[in-house]
Amino acid sequence: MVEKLDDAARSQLAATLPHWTLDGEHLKRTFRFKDFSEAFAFMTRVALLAEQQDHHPEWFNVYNRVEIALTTHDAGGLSARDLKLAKAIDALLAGA
Ligand code: H2B
Repeated sequence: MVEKLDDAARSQLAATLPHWTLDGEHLKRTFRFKDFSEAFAFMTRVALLAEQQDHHPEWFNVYNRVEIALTTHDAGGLSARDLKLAKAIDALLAGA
């Protein structure tokens, strides 16, 4: 059983994941790309990460914009799994 993050871990999120916003039990980030093709290529890479981690995003795409919201359904809120996936998603873009 995966545990929800405690208050101490939540309070460190802004420092460890500065591009992400805490919204209730979701960790959110919006990405913008040159066009749909670039956005969908990114989504494909995130999908592969999600399968590797067995942890899947809630997301929304319009043309070049991808909105990602991470939460852990099995925990009923944010867990370390969300932080791990958020960091891996950030790493996809590092150096891009
Ligand atoms: N993704 C997310 N975001 N939360 C979960 O609790 C979750 C998941 N659970 N992906 C996984 C799959 C679970 O359903 C499977 C059976 O491991």
